[in-house]
Amino acid sequence: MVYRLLPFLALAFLAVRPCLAEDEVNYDEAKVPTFTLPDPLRFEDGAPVTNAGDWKKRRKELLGLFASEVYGKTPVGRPEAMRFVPVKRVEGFLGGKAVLEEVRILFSGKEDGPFLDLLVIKPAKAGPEGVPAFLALNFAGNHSIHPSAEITLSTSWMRPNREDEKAGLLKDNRATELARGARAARWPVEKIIDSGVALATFYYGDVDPDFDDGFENGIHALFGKPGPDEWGSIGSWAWGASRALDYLETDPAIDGKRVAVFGHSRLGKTALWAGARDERFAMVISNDSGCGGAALSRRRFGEKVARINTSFPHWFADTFLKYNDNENALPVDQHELIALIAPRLVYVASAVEDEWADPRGEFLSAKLAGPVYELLGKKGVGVEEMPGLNESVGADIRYHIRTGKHDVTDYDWEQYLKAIHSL
Ligand code: GTR
Repeated sequence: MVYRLLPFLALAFLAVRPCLAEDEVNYDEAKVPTFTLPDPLRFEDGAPVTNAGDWKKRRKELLGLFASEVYGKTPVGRPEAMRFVPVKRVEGFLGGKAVLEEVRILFSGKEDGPFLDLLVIKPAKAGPEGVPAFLALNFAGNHSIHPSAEITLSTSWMRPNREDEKAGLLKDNRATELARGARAARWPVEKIIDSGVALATFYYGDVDPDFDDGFENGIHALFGKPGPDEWGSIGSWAWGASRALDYLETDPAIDGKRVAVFGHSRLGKTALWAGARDERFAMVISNDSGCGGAALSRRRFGEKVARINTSFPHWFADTFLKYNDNENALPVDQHELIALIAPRLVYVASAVEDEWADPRGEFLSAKLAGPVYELLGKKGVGVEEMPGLNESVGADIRYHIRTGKHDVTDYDWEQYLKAIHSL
């Protein structure tokens, strides 16, 4: 009798054992492996970081590691021949509350070279020092954030999206007129303007189309094919955000010292890397950025390094492949990416139904960047445990987990508005 039961006992044992096959997705907190995180306040040689001067050096060390091992090294600064071409100015936008401008940033200065189209919507009234601004990367073209026919329809290549294709918003990888305002629910333009803040945005695919083409197109047409430790697409998009900031700094209606870089999901990863590299960003917002963004890689919860490198081989440097199912070998983890933003304001946001992005891992990163902020006289999230739903915590590092799914909601924007007004 016992012998007959044995196969079933073995099956039952297999079902409850705590380890997972390499390719399984873990959503169980009890199965998160134990791990030791690298300490942002210790140099690679083990020496402690005890003051702001030390941190400056450690910051360089960490930036170098994130560049060579994760996102890839990025060309420094702006191309010499880069120029800004004003395309459009509409006074009296939003019933007179706002001014709309479009500017083409020609990266090589040449009209037939790679470019980025920046849309800037700003309050009609601005004081002498200018207004703060969100610089936001968008997924579907500038025309997707608001239904106005004043916004130029993007003619750039768009990533295939079955729902958009079915609804006629996309045809042959190009946006159609129907795509105007298609993502407006994620962009409370009037609320932003009413609160005295400008919104600048660009389509991420202008800088580098989001597909694995062996880095032939976008900005790579200008800089050449990257080596294994050089920028992937996230690095390129982040570099594009810095070029957009170059322009915003020239606009007297905008206070270039109060620009917050914002992104959702893969663009949240991008915002973090942009803010880590470019200290001109006064604030950084990571909305549901997940793996390779705010979430700790070593937790292997939801999306893992191996999975993201397989689904999106072009996002990171090739050197990041070494860490597929080998996260403990990473010389860094994502709390150190957030620490690189210190002492500037950083906002990490999660959504409770967005388990793929590991909300707890995002919270822990925000919390564990705290000691670096404290060393610089700033304050972290101010709590030991994850806050309740829809409760924003923290000072210079802020965090919330809201109800709902992977998305950008009014609740998220309300918090970002409060944060930008505290600058
Ligand atoms: C998913 C990816 C995530 C996140 C998301 C997005 O497919 O696994 O890391 O970046 O896409 O950007 O929408």
